Amino acid sequence: MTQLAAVAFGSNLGERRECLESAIACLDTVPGVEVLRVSSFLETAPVGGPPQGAFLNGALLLETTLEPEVLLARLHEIERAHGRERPDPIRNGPRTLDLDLLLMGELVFSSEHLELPHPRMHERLFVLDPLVEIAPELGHPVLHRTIAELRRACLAAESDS
Ligand code: PH2
Ligand code: MG
Ligand code: MG
Repeated sequence: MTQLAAVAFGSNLGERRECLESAIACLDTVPGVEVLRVSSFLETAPVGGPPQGAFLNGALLLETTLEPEVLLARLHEIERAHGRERPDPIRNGPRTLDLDLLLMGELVFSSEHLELPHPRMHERLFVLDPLVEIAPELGHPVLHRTIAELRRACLAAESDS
């Protein structure tokens, strides 16, 4: 079965743009994965973690025949090939590459390694801002809102706080 999946990506260490471009090209060569759309790369202030440099963040849509945990393992391999250290030396610290699986179709899934939808995606403008560029009408299977709606709610929550 082919599934549509959304992935968030970010980098705040080293040659950020080169790293993200290389990672996306790598992902597109993975058997069973086809990258369909890629957002622009947005400069964002770090959220949480220790003081650290600004991120370049973005999001992409892909089509895949891989099972969720297999796709996650491929994402982790690409992270490692781009200098990502695991386990992270500092929690939420600077990283050359972060690839987070956000959604796979309507799938609601939880295991030791993976939770779908990503449990914090709806709280993060650095995820929703790029994602809304490429998939405003994509639905969240637990919150039953589109990405555009989640982004509006997140913006409203931020302006209240
Ligand atoms: N990722 C984090 C924690 N904080 N902040 C920004 N701006 N962008 C990120 O990608 C990011 C973050 C954990 O993965
Ligand atoms: Mg992340
Ligand atoms: Mg991650």
